[in-house]
Amino acid sequence: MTTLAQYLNKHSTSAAINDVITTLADVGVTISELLRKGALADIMGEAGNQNVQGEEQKKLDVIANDLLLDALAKNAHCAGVASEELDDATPANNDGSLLVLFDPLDGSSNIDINMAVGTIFSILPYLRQGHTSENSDFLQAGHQQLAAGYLLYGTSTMLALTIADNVIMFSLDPDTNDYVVIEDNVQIDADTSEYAINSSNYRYWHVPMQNYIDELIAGRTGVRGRDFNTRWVAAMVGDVHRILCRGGLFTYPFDTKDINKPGKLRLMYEANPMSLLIERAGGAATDATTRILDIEPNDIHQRVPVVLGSKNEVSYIKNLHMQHDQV
Ligand code: AFP
Repeated sequence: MTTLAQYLNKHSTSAAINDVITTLADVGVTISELLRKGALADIMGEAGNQNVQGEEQKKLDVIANDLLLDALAKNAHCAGVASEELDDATPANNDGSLLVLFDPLDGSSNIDINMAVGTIFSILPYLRQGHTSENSDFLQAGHQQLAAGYLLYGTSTMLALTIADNVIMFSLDPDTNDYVVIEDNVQIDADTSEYAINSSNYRYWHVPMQNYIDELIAGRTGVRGRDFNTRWVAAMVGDVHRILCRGGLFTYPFDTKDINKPGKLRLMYEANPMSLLIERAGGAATDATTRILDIEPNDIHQRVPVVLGSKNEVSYIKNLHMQHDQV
């Protein structure tokens, strides 16, 4: 039974990264305990204000955000923090070597219905040690990430993490509050017959995505020659976890629903960390045609279409888009 601390000490060469991951995991224990109490902990419902995204904040969005912010501000290795819930990045310790980005509570619309939610995090290098960090310091492509992962508050609390070439899965033991390794080299099958998409947006998608979903629905009666199944957790962290466990395809594609939003998901603290995990587990992640991790960001709240999961299915979608664009 290897704990998170033992795993990091054995496999990670960076004391700074180890320390920040430990801080994030410790806050995860607190958030997990609050969620276990649910309505009894007065965490349900709206906080009564909107975040920078213009979204109604849930009470636990604010609680989780503040817990993470307070803990990271005390971590000497953290030079700054960028959160989905805050307009601008928050400077921390100028001599720190790391920047931390997070979605403190992904899937918060699930809280009040007792469904899975999570915390997604991304760790980037801080390149201006000694100076006060600013938004622009965070604008690094996803392939620059030093580590990434998520906490999934589901039927059990789990931590998925990548610090090197592999993806490790931990489960939280509520009796000891230790995260214990349950899989140290997660791999995703190249093919799948399971997909996740919010199909109510069908009329807003680009034609190639409409054609792709039409083919999956046609199943064995159509060009794909086999039936597909669908799932939708409405929390990216839950859909990505399922893919890491049994393969699959997840997409929140480009849509014309809101001309100011090319996609719903945020590049810096949703798409990038999840794409790093998926690629290191042998999958692929694009915006339909371009590798997510190669996208050069221009804003910490930038949104991006996302197609990720089993690599042959991601490639199939890319080919459909390329063929359509050549017509
Ligand atoms: P919330 O955190 O506002 O619930 O949004 C979650 C999310 O960003 C992502 O985790 C889900 O995959 C996606 O939105 C669900 O979006 P829809 O509610 O449009 O299905």
